[in-house]
Amino acid sequence: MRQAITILKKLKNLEENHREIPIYVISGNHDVSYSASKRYGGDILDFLQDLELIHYLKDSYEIVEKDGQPIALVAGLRFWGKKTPERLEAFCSENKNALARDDIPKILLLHAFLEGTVANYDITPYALNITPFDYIAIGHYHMKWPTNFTDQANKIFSSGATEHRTSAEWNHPRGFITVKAEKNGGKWAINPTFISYEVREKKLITKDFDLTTANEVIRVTRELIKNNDKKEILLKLYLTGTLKRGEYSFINLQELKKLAKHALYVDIINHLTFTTIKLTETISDRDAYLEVLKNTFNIKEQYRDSYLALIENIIRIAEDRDFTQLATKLLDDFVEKNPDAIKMPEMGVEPQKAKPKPSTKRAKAVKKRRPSKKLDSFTSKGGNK
Ligand SMILES: [Mn+2]
Repeated sequence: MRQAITILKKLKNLEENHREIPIYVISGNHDVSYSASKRYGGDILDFLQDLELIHYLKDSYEIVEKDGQPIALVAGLRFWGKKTPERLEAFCSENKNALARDDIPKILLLHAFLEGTVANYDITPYALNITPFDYIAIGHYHMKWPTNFTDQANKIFSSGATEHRTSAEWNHPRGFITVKAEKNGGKWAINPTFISYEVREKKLITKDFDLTTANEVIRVTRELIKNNDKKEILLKLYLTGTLKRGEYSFINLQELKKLAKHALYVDIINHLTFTTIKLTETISDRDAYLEVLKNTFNIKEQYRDSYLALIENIIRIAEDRDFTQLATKLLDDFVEKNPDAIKMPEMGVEPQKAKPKPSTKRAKAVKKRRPSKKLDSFTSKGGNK
């Protein structure tokens, strides 16, 4: 806010001749919260207007004067998103008389996506071209539009964002548009010029390490940061490649970023992958698991043996559990085929009272039971026979 005031004051009181350059402003989607504006009785742009630094247009227009003479009409819409076409149409019909004059050029300020700039647009060039405006300054889109100003019939222009907002914009020029309006055969002819200016340096470095080690990544990244650590630069490093087996280790990106002493911002995107186990057809699940534990996770040498011993114990217990299940199932099958093979314990149940069951159902019931109960059931079955 203080930066804005400093800059706006310069434009208001140009030292040479104390002439005011009036600034007309509309709100974009990031500037104003309407509910907050209502609660507080105004917003940040109202505040700048109260300081007489800007003219804030909210679905309104003003006549710009120079030496007491009208020189232009400037209209501005608030940010309306998808409602832009209907609000613009309403604005034009509400101010029909003012917009009918042609002694001065009529300018519209708009914050909306134009068809042809982004896929999900708010308004079409057609909807703008049918309005009575001679020049339409459109914001929201971050790039200069159109890319060249050769189409004499076009009256819609975007100067783009004042700074690069994302790295996708780094190759696009930043600047502003000056426009000369001249009356030519009853119509206002528009002559815009894009004037680019230098912005903060940005650099995107893509480094493909191929097959590498963590130490190599750290060493090269440190070098890249040190060599590009220019004043105010925005630096983005994109790391790709594959860490060798056994080279998985934590690469502390935050620490690496701290190496930059002059850059405004450093971002490191780590897209390194690491090889896991060597793909061989004969390797067992157990050996593969041990391989990953040993080589992928970089457990310190002195802990490796005890950690692997622990893991091996877990595997052995897991395998034991599988053995128990398999052995129990085989025992079930065996006992069913050979009911006499097992010595049945004595039971206090009268054999005649036990209900006979169909053999398939009985077999299912048997499987669900624990071995001792299963033996009980065989006892009663034996009794029925
Ligand atoms: Mn916007």
